[in-house]
Amino acid sequence: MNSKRIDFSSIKNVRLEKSIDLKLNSMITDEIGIHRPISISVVIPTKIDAGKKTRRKELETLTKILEECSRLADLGYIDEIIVVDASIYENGKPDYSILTKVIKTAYLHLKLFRREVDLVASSRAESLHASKGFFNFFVKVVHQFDPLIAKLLETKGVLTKLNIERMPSGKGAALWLSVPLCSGDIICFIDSDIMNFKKEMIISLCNPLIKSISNNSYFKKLFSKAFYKRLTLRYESESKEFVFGGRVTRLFIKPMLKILSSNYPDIFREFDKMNYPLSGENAIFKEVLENLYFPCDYSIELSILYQIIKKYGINSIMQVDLDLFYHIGQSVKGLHNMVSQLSVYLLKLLEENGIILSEDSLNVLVNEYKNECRKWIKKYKRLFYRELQPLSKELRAPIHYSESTERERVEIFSSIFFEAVKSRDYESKILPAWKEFMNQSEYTLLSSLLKYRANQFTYDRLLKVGLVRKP
Ligand SMILES: Nc1nc2c(ncn2[C@@H]2O[C@H](COP(=O)(O)OP(=O)(O)O)[C@@H](O)[C@H]2O)c(=O)[nH]1
Ligand SMILES: [Mg+2]
Repeated sequence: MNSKRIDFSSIKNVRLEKSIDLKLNSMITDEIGIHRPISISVVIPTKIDAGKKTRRKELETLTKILEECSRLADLGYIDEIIVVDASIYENGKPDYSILTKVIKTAYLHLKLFRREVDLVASSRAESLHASKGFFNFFVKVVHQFDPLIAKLLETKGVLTKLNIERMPSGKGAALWLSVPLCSGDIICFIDSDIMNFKKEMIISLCNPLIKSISNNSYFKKLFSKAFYKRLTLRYESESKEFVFGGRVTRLFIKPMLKILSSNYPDIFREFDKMNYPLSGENAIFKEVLENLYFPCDYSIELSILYQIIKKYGINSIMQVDLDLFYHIGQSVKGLHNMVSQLSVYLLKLLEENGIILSEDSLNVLVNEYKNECRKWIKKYKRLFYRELQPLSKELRAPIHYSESTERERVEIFSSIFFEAVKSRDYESKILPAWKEFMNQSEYTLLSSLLKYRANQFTYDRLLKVGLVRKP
């Protein structure tokens, strides 16, 4: 029997050239029997709504991420970048301007993409080809609420089968949609708001998976997941100010999972071994992902983790230390929504496993959670003053921390959790695993059609900014 241990790796140990070589020399035999080098798709979910206070900063951050990715693309480490955007205008209509900017940035920085675009621009026949979606661009942009994607899903019976009328909103839904769009054997997800993004982050996430293919003696890793310390750019403030980030992870999900795994080990065992259960930066084999279901909302990260642990065991996971993250914060309301969505997910898991919390057991659980938080708050306080506060000088910005605010936050989080259980309003939609609700040929067809649409939409953005002309 394998021991239930979990492995760790770190961005600090990444060696660029060696990693590139390893990736370029790693071969797989794909489902149609062709022996070929492994490929990696990078997926960046994003939502930068019009009118959002941090819009400029978020766009600037996404641009920097693309610039960083460009070196990896030119070196052959990544084979595709897909940006799935859900930005909307104040009237709720899809806003395509973010994706137009993405295309411009990619053209400026990604040599490979520039050559593709120039080729399309130089020939009427290529342009005609691309206008139909037949040119496979290295960078593809997709809007979650593109009416033609919805139409495609409707025509192919997906919406009817799922009993929904349109493409659902939410981060989980965006990731679900990205699966059939990807051509890579490995999919690497990267949030779009990491201000200090480095290309090594992608390498350190994908490497454990690549190694497990190329080296038989290495214990097979199917999923790698980031952890870090987060400094969060304050959403509400005009000036540059940070707070000790990861608030939902530190003050809700970690202590809650600790309590749940000691009370219900059969369901939550191993969860408390995860350093950052909510991180959105991870890498996974596409074929694994095709067999997982996806909640539409922010519970997606927990859900993937839960399914991987259940199906393959904790040994299949590599936790990757990405050190320190500077990212753009959510509004307090956003944090509360997230806690509510996560609470609903945890309760669903309990119910699925036959556990219905009575009012008494709920009270006990919430009290245990609050007690647990007291310990964590003390620990975080030490960590903050030891490791984060000193960074203020280098950042030339204040980093705020208040123990009493942390305590208040725990009170609010516990009442959100309490309310979620009491109301039993579990209306969050779960999207099924692609390979479970479609047969292979239906799925292959839908996947090709979605790829055409993504390429066509990308071409439309290129037209819009004048990088190509109508045939
Ligand atoms: N496409 C898409 N992306 C989303 C959606 N919600 C959030 N995102 C993106 O997912 C990433 C993580 O979301 P964020 O709100 O920053 O969560 P946090 O970092 O965990 O607090 C960011 O890059 C968001 O722009 C959504 O509904 N659709
Ligand atoms: Mg974020």
